[in-house]
Amino acid sequence: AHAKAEILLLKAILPDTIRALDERFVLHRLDRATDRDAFLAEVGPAIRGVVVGGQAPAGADLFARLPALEIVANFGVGYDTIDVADAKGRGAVVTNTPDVLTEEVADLALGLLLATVRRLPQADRYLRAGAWPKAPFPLSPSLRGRRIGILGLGRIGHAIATRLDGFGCAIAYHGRRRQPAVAYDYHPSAVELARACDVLVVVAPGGGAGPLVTAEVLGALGPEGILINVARGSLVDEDALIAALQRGAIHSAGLDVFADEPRVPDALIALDNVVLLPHVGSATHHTRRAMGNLLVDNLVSWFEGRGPVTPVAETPWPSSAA
Ligand code: 8YV
Repeated sequence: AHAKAEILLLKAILPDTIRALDERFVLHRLDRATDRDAFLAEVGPAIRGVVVGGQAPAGADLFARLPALEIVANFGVGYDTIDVADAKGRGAVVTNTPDVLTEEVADLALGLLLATVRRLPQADRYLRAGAWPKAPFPLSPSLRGRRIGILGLGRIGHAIATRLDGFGCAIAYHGRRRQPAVAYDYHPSAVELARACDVLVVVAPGGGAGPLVTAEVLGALGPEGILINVARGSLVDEDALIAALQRGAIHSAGLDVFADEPRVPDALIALDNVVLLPHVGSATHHTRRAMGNLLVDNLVSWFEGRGPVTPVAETPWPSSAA
């Protein structure tokens, strides 16, 4: 039998997945190392695979200490914390966990949208505070007649749009390119999409140069506007969002992601016109298990010489490099 490959876990993920990795590989846990530097000096040279979970940073400084690196496997679809260009330069393939979480995150996005527009957490707090016998809960805005702008019409964006079709909402989108086969209105910029819509759902990949949702975009969304973000906090200018929510430049926001997770600004927590979730888009037993299985499948397939199962677009397989 082959010797088990040595792999490095950067941050704890699902216990079942850690157990599965431990059975198949020699698992080194950087998340448990007291002295990271000494730990990497000791195990780094033998590491052939890295497991990235919970948006742990995986950059050139780490990869430089792993001369035998072959594969970087991400627990999640978004891999903006991984320096893919650097990994690629070292000949390593990067994998993620697409598809298995698409419907789950879309479900969460709809739940968050409904919670935000109908003020469900506020209504729950109102009842618990004993306010109902004194006066009915104030009327809320409605989803009826709204135009929804999807910022990033990828796999999850499509699944959200499909659900919103069922809610009778008009849909438009912006993304890097128009999708000819898609019937929804395309807008060439985030500002133009925001101008044409009164709900903006952010579901684009992270890792770009700057935030897509700027003060200008929020201004274009307008005072009835609702912002939903289930993608990455970095896609929204958080200070501009707080300012817009404070002065009523937009109506409300539903956020599952933040710029500096798990830290959430006090200014957001102090607001009543926001619904705040602790990054739970994919966080169900069902879906996290599926993500863990796909992550393990990628590593097993790779080390059995069959290539990665779900490589990211920047490191396709078979590699086209000569
Ligand atoms: C995280 C996510 O990966 O898939 C993504 O891009 O944001 C989540 O599913 C999750 O926090 C596990 O790290």
